[in-house]
Amino acid sequence: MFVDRAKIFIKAGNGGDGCVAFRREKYVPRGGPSGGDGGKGGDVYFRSSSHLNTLLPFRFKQHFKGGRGGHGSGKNRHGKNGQDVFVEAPVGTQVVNDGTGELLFDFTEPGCVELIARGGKGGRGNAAFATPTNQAPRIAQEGKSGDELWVVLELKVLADVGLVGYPNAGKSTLISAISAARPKIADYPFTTLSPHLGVVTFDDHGSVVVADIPGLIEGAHSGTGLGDQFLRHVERCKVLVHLVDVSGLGPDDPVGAIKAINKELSLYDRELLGKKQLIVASKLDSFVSERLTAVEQFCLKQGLRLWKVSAVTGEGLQELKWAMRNTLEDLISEGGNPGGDV
Ligand SMILES: Nc1nc2c(ncn2[C@@H]2O[C@H](COP(=O)(O)OP(=O)(O)OP(=O)(O)O)[C@@H](O)[C@H]2O)c(=O)[nH]1
Ligand SMILES: [Mg+2]
Repeated sequence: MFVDRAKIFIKAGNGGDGCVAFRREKYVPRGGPSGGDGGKGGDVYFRSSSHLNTLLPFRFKQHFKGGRGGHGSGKNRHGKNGQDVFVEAPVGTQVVNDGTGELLFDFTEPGCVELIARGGKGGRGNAAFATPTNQAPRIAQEGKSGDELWVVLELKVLADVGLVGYPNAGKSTLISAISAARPKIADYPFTTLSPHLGVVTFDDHGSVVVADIPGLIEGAHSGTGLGDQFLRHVERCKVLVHLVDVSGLGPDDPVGAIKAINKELSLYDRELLGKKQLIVASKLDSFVSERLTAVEQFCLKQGLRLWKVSAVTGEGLQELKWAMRNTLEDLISEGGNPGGDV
């Protein structure tokens, strides 16, 4: 099961209390203060891992607590520091403070470690309060509380290219034809229920990461079909590949379908429409000529180039692969930052 949102409670450990104690030793009258400091509370860190691809584990465990610092004790013994806790999250996870909405961290690479909640400092024992005028202090500090907060985790897959289009447009078939990804393919709508990533490789060892996004339909923004929740995964794609089925099984009005998807994109977030789009007519092996012509006319009018492919015969796939790569490279060399914050 794919889960891309979770809310969890994080509590770093409290610091241990300082201790009030005095040295007692044979033949040493009035030994000085010897209360040790409390240990520091354990911190809570997040660590990104490329081995995870869902936030599902957070359905089962929602509370993460750093260890408590041990109390200080006599003979100047320092309390033990509380154990630090590392929470593993998939690459692409954003950690947001639920109370303030502040983005605490965005894990865009594997192996990043970030402190999210700091453990409380240990209190100082009375030995630390001794001064020339007060050589036998009877005070010690309490340990400080560790940070505690609710955080929302949002997983947004990190891909260069996002495939969008109506259900059955052939998105999953396309990704399985150009990469090693093997999502489920079937002739009913909403076969794909969660985003899948595929890596498209090139002979010169270049590569492009493509995300297969579940199908969208008109009204997705108000929850129709699978809704638009998966669009958060295209937020960070730099290029969108917009598939439209021009075969007999596709929509009667393919241009209307393109416009409907674009409308859903803009209703979700206007910025999505600003992303570079490659329009692709799919299922070219069984195209219906009025439908293909309508899409060609539309692209001509809009000044857009149209790619035509068949994932079944392989026609046009090389050109499309290179178009994805060249478009990405152009965006990078233009120095733009089309993927938002990545
Ligand atoms: N003839 C032909 N059929 C295709 C082609 N690509 C996909 N199909 C068929 O179209 C149907 C839908 O393909 P999918 O790849 O599952 O479509 P999808 O866009 O991923 O659909 P959802 O996951 O439901 O959004 C399947 O029956 C495929 O076999 C193609 O190039 N030619
Ligand atoms: Mg699919």
